[in-house]
Formats: sequence, structure tokens, C-alpha cells
Amino acid sequence: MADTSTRTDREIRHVPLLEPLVGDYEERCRTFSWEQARGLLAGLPGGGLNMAHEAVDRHATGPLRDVVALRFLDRGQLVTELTYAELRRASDAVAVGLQALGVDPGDRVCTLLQRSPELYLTVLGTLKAGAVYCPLFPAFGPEPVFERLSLGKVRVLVTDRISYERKVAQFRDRLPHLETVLLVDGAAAPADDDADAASGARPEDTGSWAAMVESATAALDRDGFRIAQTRPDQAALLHFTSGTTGKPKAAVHVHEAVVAHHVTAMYALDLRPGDVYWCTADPGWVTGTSYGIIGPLCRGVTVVTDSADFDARRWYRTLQDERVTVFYTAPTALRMLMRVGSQMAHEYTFPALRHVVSVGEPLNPEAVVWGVEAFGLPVHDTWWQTETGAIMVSNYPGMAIRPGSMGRPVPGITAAVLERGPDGRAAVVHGHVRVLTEPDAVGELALRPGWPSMFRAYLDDPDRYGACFADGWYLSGDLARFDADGYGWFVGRADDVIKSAGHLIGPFEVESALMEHPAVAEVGVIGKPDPLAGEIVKAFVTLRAGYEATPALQRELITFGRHRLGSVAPREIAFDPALPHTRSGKVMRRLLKARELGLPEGDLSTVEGQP
Ligand code: 6R9
Repeated sequence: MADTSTRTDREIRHVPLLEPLVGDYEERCRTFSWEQARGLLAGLPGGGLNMAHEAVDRHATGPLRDVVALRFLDRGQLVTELTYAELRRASDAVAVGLQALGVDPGDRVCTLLQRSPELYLTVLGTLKAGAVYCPLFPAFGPEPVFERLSLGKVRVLVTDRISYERKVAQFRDRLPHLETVLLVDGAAAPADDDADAASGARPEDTGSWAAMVESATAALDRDGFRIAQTRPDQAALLHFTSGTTGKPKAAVHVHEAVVAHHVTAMYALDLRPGDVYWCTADPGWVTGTSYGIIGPLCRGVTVVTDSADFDARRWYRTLQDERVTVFYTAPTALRMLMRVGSQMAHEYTFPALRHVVSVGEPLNPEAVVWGVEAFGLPVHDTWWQTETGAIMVSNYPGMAIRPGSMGRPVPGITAAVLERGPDGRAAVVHGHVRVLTEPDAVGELALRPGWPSMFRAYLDDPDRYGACFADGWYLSGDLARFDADGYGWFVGRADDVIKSAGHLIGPFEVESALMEHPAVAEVGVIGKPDPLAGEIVKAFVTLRAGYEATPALQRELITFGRHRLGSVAPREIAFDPALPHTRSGKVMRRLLKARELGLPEGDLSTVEGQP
């Protein structure tokens, strides 16, 4: 890293880093340093750093104060807007309210909410209070919700009444850390309400989010508020993600991750003040937080959010009517638009649109090219993970795209592929790994630690964290190759984790839930290739003696899975009286997948690389 210690702040602010990355990529890589990137942000007095201050407060007192920061479209297209100045005040009030509830720095605050103003205000208010924000995907069923609230030792949950009754109330006694549940649609109804009686939800178990905000606003007007003086290395976000085995892992991110959110929102997403930006990812996943909230607000743009689900016509209309300039979405969504045909796209015009970007799963070359047909712009792929916190590999605006490539490492990021061992992961021999330098050699994609948004822990799980690093590299669990010009190409996952519609799903979590059905003796879960979702979850089930493999039982298991797991439930179930096992007795998911794909069972290396 370049030594910037002798430069003044003013000088640092005038390096070409300020410009979006449309120029010389190599030159930018040479001159870039994370210290310079840090210098683009304001910081707090005394060396502190707070994500919400960078995202909101520093704009709220400057020239952007009256610019719309968040523009919410609800299902009926009703619009709610908050300027940067209004967002500052409203999120201050949430912070005051959380502090009045006794939320201390480091405490975890969780949302289980549809995309709504309350969600975004809770994120920012939590960060301002110095607490740790942890999102939950609203389509999760009760089991994944309980698991995450429990593992995260979450103290405050903000949700709506129906989600609470269906997904949380039944487990409340088993969540000793959960002190407060705030409902955005008011407190639960009186105890004689039938629904409450049935679900076990009692009104005294919950409070009202609106009531908290109301009294906090009065306190704010009376006493003012000073943002928590968080340190750069203090925890800010907790993102759950899944591995091949065991329970979900909670990746801990710190406030200085904002340095990477900001600079990648500039380099990879090309965001500049004046932009209208739409990120279709739900804030329940890392993309919806890093690039649905923090990164774009840091860039001072107008962030559009839509609470409605996918609908091709609605999406085209939103891109047109909101005059969206930068659009960040996922391959599954693009394939859903493609399926409708470009005719529909041509019924709308997108004169404001400047940059279309994708993440989450392999982006088919056809989708890149289809972008030109539909929007007049190619789709730019980006690669990153929950653990990396920010975009690590990207096709930059102005850079020649190679359709199908993830692009090139972000300035400040060193990426490589490492030689693999027999288990498919990087081979570590006597503590060392071997970097594959030959062009197009396939290996495990690895990154040199040291970028600000790198996860700092898996909560309460140092062993699993340690296992992600070897010989000074962070091991991603993905297989990739770099061509002779340094463009990265995704090859597949090195493990059994499933990516369905851009969402990461751990097979173990699905298997554990299905095992609770009395008919199930054993189960193995895989990602089955799917033309639309990339993969769908498929479960192979061995039945207990006395149960018959009937279509009715198949349907029952699907319903059972859906009720417990929600969006991560298997879409297909097959009965298999003899699941393949390893010598140690574990179900061999890899072999199940090879069989599903009709591949030779001996040649399992080819199981990887399924887009
Ligand atoms: C941001 C996010 C991470 C995993 C990652 C990889 C897959 C992400 C990709 C991609 C191919 C891309 N992935 N971007 N695969 N091309 N451009 O998605 O985080 O949910 O943690 O998933 O997603 O397998 O390792 P996360």
C-alpha cells in the first residue's frame, strides 16, 4: 500500500481516485491505496468511523441535504420519499428509541420485514446507536428465523405482526436474549383475539415501532442526539450465510467496511451524485445491505426501492418512470425478463439508464448480450460474497466486456487461483498453498486479506473462521480461472452449497428440517440445475420402515418443508432407498448430483461447474 501518512487530507482528496473508474484500469490499480479510499470519507472526530454517518449524516448538512435519499414504491405504486436531511432526523429518532430501550453498543438488532421505510430506518438507527444490524430474509420460514435469532443472540427484533405470529411467537421461550420485539404495524391485538390465542402471541410480548419512534422523536427534539463514536474496527453488521455442513454462519463486518462499500459503489456501480439507482436485491441478503443501502447512500444518490415482487411489466415501468440511471440486479431476474421476450422491453424507453450490473450467480453470456437488445446496454457482471462484504471482481464501465467473465479484481484487491487437493478445495501442503500462474488454470479463487470490508469473524465460531484462511490467503470456496489478460471466469463451487435465484442455501439446514418428519430416515440435498433459478433445491429421501413412497407422501414432504423453511425449502423430492455414503457414513451429495446430471459416478470433478 502506498504511504499516505505524509500527505494532508486535502491532498488525499484530490487524487484521481475521486473519478469513477472509466479510464485506465491498470493505472488505477497502481495508484490505488485503501488509505486514499478512506480519505474520501468524512470520519468522526477523534478517528472514529460510523457507516450511517458516511451514508447519511455527512450529506444531510451539505449540498445534498434536500436531495431525495430514499424513494419507496409500495405495491400500489404509492411513493414515500425521504431527503438526506429527513433521513438523518428519522434515523436519529430510531437510534434514540433503541438507546431508550437499553440497546448497548455491540447488541444485535434484527429485522424480519418487507422492504419498507421502517426497515431502512432500523438499519441506519441501529448503526447510529453503535449496535449491530442483522438482516433476516422475510421469506424465511420459522426454522431458519429461529436458528438465526438464536445463534445471533439477537436482543431486539423489528418485524410485522403476521411474521411474528407465524415465525417467532412459538419459539419466544427458547430465545432468552430476545428482550424486545417491535411490530411495525402496532402492538399485538388484545389477548382475547382468536389468532393470538392460537399462535401463543401475547400483546405484552411485543411493542409498537411507531410508538417507540414517536416518543423518541420528542426526546430527540428535547435533548438532541450524538451519533455513537464507533471505532473503524467495531462490529456494525452481522450477515448470516451458509456452508456445506453445520448451522448457518454469522459473518461479522465492521464499520470500516464502509470504505469498500463506498469505493466499489463508485468503481463498479459507477454511482455519482445525481444518479437514480435501483438495486433489486432484498436487504435480507448482503447485496441489499452493502449495495441497497450503505454504498449508494455514501455516493449521495437517490435509492429507489420497490416492495413488490418480480413482475416484468412493473420492472420495465419502474426503470422508465423513475428514470433509473444505474440498475443492479441478478441473473435469475434477468433470465425472467429474457423469458418474457425483448418485445415488452421495447414498449418502454430507458433514456436515463447508463449502467446495468449483475451479481449473485453466473451471468450467462446470452444475458450480457440480451442487455444490449433490451436496454441498449450490456450487463456488467460483478463477483463477491457475504464474507468479502463488497465487490471484489467486476466489469467496470468503459471496460471491454468478455461475456461470461466476472471481470477483473477491484483496485486494491489481489486475487489468485490456488492449486486444488483431492477434496476440491485449495491444497495446503506444510502450511503452504500453490498459486496457479498459468493462464486459464482452474483452482480455488483466493484473495489477499486486508481490504476493509473483509469479515472479521464468524460469530462464536473461530474454528470455521480460521478454516477460511491458509498461507496468507482468504479461500473463497469458489472455483475459477483467470485468462491471459487477467479476466476471471467462474467455474463452480468447490463445496455443496446451493445457489438458487441468487440466494445461498446450506444443504445441511434443509436436511435437518426434513429429518424432523416422522417418515424420513435419511436425506441428502443438492442443487439441481434449473434454467431460470440457476439451481433449485432437490432432496433425496430414504423412508423409515412402514412408510410407502407415494406421490401423496412426496407432496406432504414438500408442504412440510415449505412450512418450516419458507423460501429455502426443497422444490423437488425423490425417494431413494439407498443413498450413497462416504466411508465415515455421510451422505455423498456429490454422487447424488452426478446421478441427477447423468454424469459418470467415478468422474466427480465434472460435477462442479454447473452454472
Ligand atoms: C454477493 C453474494 C456468494 C457466492 C459466491 C459464488 C456466487 C456471486 C457471482 C457468483 C458466479 C458471479 N456468486 N457472484 N457466481 N458469478 N458474478 O451473492 O453473496 O450470497 O454470499 O454468495 O455466490 O458462488 O461464492 P453470497
